Order: sequence, then structure tokens, then C-alpha cells
Amino acid sequence: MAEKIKSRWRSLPSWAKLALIIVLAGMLSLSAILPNLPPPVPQPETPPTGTASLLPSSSDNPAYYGISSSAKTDPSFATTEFTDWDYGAVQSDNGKYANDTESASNGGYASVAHRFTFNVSSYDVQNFTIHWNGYYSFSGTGALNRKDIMIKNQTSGAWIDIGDMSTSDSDFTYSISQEDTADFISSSGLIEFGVLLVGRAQTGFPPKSITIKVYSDMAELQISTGTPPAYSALQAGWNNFTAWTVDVGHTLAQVNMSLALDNVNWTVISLEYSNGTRAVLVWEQDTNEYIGQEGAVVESSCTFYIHCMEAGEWYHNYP
Ligand SMILES: [Ca+2]
Ligand SMILES: [Ca+2]
Repeated sequence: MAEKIKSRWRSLPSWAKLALIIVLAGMLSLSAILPNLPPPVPQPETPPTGTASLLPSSSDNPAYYGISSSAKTDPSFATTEFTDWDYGAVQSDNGKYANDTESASNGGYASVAHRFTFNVSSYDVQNFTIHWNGYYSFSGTGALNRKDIMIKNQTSGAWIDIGDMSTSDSDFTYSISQEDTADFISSSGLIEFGVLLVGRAQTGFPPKSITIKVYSDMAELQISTGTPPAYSALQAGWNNFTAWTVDVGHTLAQVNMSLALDNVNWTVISLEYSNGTRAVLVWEQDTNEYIGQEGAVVESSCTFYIHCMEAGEWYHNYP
């Protein structure tokens, strides 16, 4: 019986095979044509790739302020969380500032800091750039000891001075290279930077005093995330996965050419559109030709179902 069907199939002209496949694909679900097509299997989620901009928020990326009457050397004493108003202020560079003040007199010190933490534990961080916008002010009689922008090396625990705040509202960015990135992410997935202002009032009579103030207009962490996988690992049997961006706009005939470049031994390609319709290409073992909907175009939300005779790697290169 099977042999009979096979020989009848062979005797059909290509246009008839094509018509039959299209009709069947249209009328029946694909599993009816191809009984061994498995239900869609969720693929392991790949980490988000591209870029992301993280902003301070109470829930994910908490920020803190600190004021002290001693001479601090880094922003770690900033442990009081920002108010809701402060969080709102530092979301954008718009002249609304999270600001904190400290005063000192007669030889005393004043320190003010803002500390920003960003949780990147759900990202595959390749490298990142910190962005701070703001300024400081100093008034009175005395000396300014520090006006530093600092980042914490989470491996050594040391805060590193990476720049200075200025007295006029200005932008500051600083990038960490890919080779150093791991040192700046804590075991719990935090990247931390901050600003520190330290001054000392002059001694003398009558007593001298100073007032120092930090203004943060915006704080942001820009990250480059993940590298996309280089190829789709195909197993013998059925494989299903979402079409890659590079596949979009190509026809199934071009998909076949791309698979051929990588010597992928496939027998059926089914392309499922978001509305549930499918296009099919079948490799004809007897004639070494494909038949089916070669003109069907891959769309961004398409799912590929590819049946392979053996394992292979598809690099999605299009000649
Ligand atoms: Ca500004
Ligand atoms: Ca602002």
C-alpha cells in the first residue's frame, strides 16, 4: 500500500505535487499532513540582546543620599533611600534635582553624597556606560576637599575616582570596557556609582562656616546586552524556533539556499504565521528538488518548523 502511494506520488508531475501540498496545507492542520509534527515546544528564553537604559527606581534600582559631619572618602555612607520626589527628579535631564545639603563651621567637615545602584542581574551585560547630570555648590569660607564622581569596583571593593562634578549643570559619562565589566558587577548583580562632595570650614575668629550642596539632575545606566547566538542548532527530527530578524523578508526558496550553504539535511520546512496559517516546503528525496510554497515570505513573528534527517547548524547566512 505504502509502495503504491509512493509510486503514484512519483508519477505525479511537480505542479500536481505542489498543488496537492498547498491544498492540504490550506485545508488541514499541518499535523494531519505530517503525523509526526510535534506540538510547539517552548524554546529556552535567550537573554535580551541589544541595549538598555536603566533609571533609578525604588523597586529595581534604588538610589540613596547621605550627609555627614566627617570627611568621607567615598559615597558608601549614602544609605538613606531617595524620596519619591527625588526618584522623579532624576529620571530625566530637566532641571529638577535631587539635592542635599550639609554645613560645617570652625574647622569642621561636611560631606554630601548620592549613591546610585542598578540591578543588572537579569541582563547579560557586555559593557556599560554610566551617565550622571548635575552640579555642586559651595559657599562660605573654607576649602573644598572633594567633588568626585566615583564608581565601585565590586571585585576589590574600592571606589574609583572617575571624574569631577562642576559648578554648572553638566553631563558626565564614563564607559567600562567589556574586559573590565565583570569587576563592576557585584555577586548580587549590582552596578554602583555615586558623587561625593567634601568641604572643610576655615578655623578662626569670628567662626567661619561653609555650606555644600549636591544636585543630581539625572542618573542612568546604559548597558549593551548579550550577543545573539551565531547559529540555530538543529537536531535530527523536528526543530521549531522563532524566525530570526535576518530571516525576515526572505522567501522559503531563499531559506532553502541558506540551509544549503550550511549543508543542512532537511526534509520539510513549515513556516507558521502569527494568524496560524502555514506555508510548506518539502524536499523531494527522489528528485533532489524541493516543492511547495517557495515564494512564501518570512515575517517577523513567524515560527519555523524544520524537519532534519541529521543534526546540523544553520547560520542564517543569505547569499
Ligand atoms: Ca541638567
Ligand atoms: Ca532631573
